[in-house]
Amino acid sequence: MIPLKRRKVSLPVNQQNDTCKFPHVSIFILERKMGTSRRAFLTKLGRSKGFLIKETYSSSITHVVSENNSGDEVQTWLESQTGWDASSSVHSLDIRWFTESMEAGRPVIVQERHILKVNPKPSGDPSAMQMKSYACQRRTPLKHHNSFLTEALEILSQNAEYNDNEGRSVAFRRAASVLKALPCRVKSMEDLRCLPCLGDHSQRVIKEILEDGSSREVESTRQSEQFQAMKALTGIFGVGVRTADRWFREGLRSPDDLIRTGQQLNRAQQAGVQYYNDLQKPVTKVEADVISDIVEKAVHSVLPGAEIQLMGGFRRGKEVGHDVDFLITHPEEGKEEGLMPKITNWLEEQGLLLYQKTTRNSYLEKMDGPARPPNNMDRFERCFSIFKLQTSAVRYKSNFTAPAEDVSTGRENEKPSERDSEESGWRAVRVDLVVSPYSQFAFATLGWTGSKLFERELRRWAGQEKNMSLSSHALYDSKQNLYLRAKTEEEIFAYLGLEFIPPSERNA
Ligand code: 8GT
Ligand code: MN
Repeated sequence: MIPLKRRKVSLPVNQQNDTCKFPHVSIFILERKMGTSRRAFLTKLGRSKGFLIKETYSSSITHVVSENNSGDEVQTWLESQTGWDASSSVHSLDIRWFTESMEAGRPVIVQERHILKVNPKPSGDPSAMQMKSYACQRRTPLKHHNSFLTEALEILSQNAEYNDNEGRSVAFRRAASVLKALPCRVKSMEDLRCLPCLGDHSQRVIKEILEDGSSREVESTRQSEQFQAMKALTGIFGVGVRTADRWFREGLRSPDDLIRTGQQLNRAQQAGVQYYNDLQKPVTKVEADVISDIVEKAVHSVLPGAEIQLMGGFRRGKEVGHDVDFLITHPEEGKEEGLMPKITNWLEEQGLLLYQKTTRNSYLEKMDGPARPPNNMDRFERCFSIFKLQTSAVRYKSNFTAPAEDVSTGRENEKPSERDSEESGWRAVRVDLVVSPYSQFAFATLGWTGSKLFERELRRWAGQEKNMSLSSHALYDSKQNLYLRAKTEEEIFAYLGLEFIPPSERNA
């Protein structure tokens, strides 16, 4: 055996390191503004504690540490390196992360305060604007300049979904989303140069609309019997694409056909058919606000101190929605357990619920952790419901008229076609309630704000670019083998190496 001393000498100093304890964290210390001797000192210190510190920069580096450099300076330096890959997931960190890790004797979790901020580069020429390829890297406002194109692409996306072709559906939706993020109206195919996510098919459709004012494929899809029937049938609460497709193939076209032929319906579908007309009508922001007041009253009656947040489209600034989504939590972890039945009991006693189905929380970090594929459905305690909303309360909230007396007509069980909500004094509104433990609240907030494509892209970004797994419960870092804790949405974006996108710009 070679004596220890000789073996040590024969090891090249820049080649570490079979004694490293944290092989998944590969550190590069930037000499810029730090100087050779301090860098050598820090390298030696880190290695003595079992850290993997590389002499040269390469694509395998996960953590770049620097001192007295701005985020922009480090970014510029990185971009000049041959090993630099724009899509890589390297953390650009202040020396504080390194010193804290030295003290802890292990790589500490990267927190927002460790991350060097990079300012977005000003783009002089808007046509040269670089469009990022993931929707979660872009700002997508509610009002944009290309609805004449995006509506057409979304019809094709919807149709692909009705035909159970998810890949195609997402492709059209991504293409539409890119156009929503453009700063101006598309005038010619030239304007689409350099844009990501526009496949051949989407380009053909866009070209036809630009040249002829409409696309034959889109118009014939829109008019087709299958599209219209699938739209009507999947528009029933409780009916998914599979069921609607089966009914379509049996010759059924509308909710009335289901009633007429006496189809077997589950409880949700029965309510869906019964309140079909009301549920087809968009929910306004004022109606959502009235329901917020009711939910707040219900929740505070059964658990004082609980917090309630409006989620979904209304949180993104939409003026109308197909339902109203709420997230409920309590700052004292554990207090939220078993909350949902208490809320629904309270609402039921007040006669405010036309339908409800509660599913309990089934999330366990240990079981749902890294091994599980990322999944859109979460496992919070959750209630799908249909509220009975008094129209007088809505009028009062809009300050048009004074509150009227409660006008229950006793005609609640009639078919929607025979019922006029103006006359009856109430309408049915879909409401989703979700209860989250406080420690998961930031993840739940992010997951329930939408849009659906934005969420999907966030999860794709996390998995493909960061080797992380994001759900509405947690963010798991596969490289570091740990769950990243967060109290705010901002922290989650920072962990993901993304610029923070406010809810109003998540309308992808
Ligand atoms: P809307 O105006 O049509 O209601 O539009 P929206 O509010 O954006 O859509 P939504 O269908 O009400 O969904 C609201 C958000 O909740 C979306 O981001 C959607 O992805 C998310 N969402 C579900 N179901 C689930 C679920 O089971 N788990 C999680 N985490 N999010 C869900 O719709
Ligand atoms: Mn919604």
